Amino acid sequence: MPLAYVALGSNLGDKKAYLEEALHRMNAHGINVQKVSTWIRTAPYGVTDQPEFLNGAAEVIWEQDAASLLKELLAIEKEMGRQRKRHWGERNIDLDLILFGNEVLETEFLTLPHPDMQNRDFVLRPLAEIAPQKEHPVLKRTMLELWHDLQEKAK
Ligand code: PH2
Ligand code: MG
Ligand code: MG
Repeated sequence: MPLAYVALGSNLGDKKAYLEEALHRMNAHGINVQKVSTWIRTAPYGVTDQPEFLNGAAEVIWEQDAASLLKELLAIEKEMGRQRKRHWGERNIDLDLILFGNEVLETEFLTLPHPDMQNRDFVLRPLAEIAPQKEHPVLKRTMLELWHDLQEKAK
């Protein structure tokens, strides 16, 4: 099976404990966590009037398809009592499927690769740490290159 990448985020309560609980639950759901990045504190992106985030990424192996992996991630968010207050707003846990091997797809529920990943430092920095040479299947740039590109744009 291909390697998949999941972005983790939390900006409510004990953020680190929520991220680590999510990793345990992923393993318990059969999502085999292979690698985990450092947790990084990041300023809120998009909706900026909310608390600072703790973010990171995990490399995982999942034996079924991408849609079923997304379903499992959403089930874990629900188990962990996630409340959806507002779009892009505060949450105790957010598990986003960023890449699933080299799959490129767009359905009502899931777009792969994640359509905004190249613009998000809090996604690219952890991916550049755990999968620097992984290539974006559409942009044909590695995670390390995409992260550097974004830093150049920010100047
Ligand atoms: N998630 C969002 C919106 N903004 N900002 C940061 N820093 N980290 C996130 O995980 C994040 C965000 C929507 O899911
Ligand atoms: Mg998100
Ligand atoms: Mg999400």
